[in-house]
Amino acid sequence: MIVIGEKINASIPAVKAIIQKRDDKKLNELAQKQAAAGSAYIDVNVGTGEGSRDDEILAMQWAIEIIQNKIDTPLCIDSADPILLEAALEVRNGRTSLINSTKAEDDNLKEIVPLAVRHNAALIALAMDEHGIPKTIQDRLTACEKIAEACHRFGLSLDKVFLDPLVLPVSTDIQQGRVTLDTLTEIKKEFSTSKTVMGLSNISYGLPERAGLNAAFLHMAVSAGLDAAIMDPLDQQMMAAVRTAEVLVGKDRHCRRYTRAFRKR
Ligand code: THG
Repeated sequence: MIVIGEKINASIPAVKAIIQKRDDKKLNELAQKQAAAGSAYIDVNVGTGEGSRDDEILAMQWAIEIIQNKIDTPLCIDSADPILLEAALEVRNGRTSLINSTKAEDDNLKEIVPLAVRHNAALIALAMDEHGIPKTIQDRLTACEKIAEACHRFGLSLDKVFLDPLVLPVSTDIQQGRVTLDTLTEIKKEFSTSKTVMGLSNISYGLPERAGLNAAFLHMAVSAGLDAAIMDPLDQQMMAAVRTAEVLVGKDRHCRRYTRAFRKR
């Protein structure tokens, strides 16, 4: 399981303040802690919803430079803006990167898929289109088909693409857990060479005992073929769920990671 650390995200008020103050030390602490906890990638999202596009580009370039000066962990660059993504990848200068994200919309695909090819980056693609997140499994698969077609057209191999079936809160629509899991299952059938990713914690939005729900959902998703998760790597319960899920679906040879994680405790 590929863990993508979610904690550098401007939607978290304390992180927004770090970005606005350009607090190098606190940003590095967030990056280093997540790397040490076992993140394969660190997500970087500086979108505050305020300020101009140029402000956001400068904030992203600052964050990337500060982090990559201290650690070699690959970065997951989280923005919907192709111009910002390009500016970020220039700072990365060939270091391993994951673009987060594109979606099934023609203009977006024709910007971002070639960008991934040019910078030799992997790409997260959301199972949504210009109208938003489809409610049904079939419509999410149709979005994935359009994405796969664009990847083929622009020469991005599907094994560099992480399809995201998308997670909506069960508190607002009780069918959404099932829709995400079934979409994941169908993606693995139809696009067997692609990888899958999702942001887990949305599932529990608006409910008590979120960590328990998130961990249960992680187990179900790994069983359905989830390859990567955007999650909190500093949350012991979530990292324990990664270890237990992998061991139970045969993705942890000789139970090695499981044993190492729990023997220490
Ligand atoms: N798919 C893709 N990218 C994504 C998402 C997705 N990027 C953004 C988001 N969804 C995933 N990232 C976050 C980051 C932070 C939080 C939730 C999702 C968050 N963090 C709080 C904190 O750290 O303080 C609370 C954590 C908690 O309660 O568990 O809320 O779906 N491709």
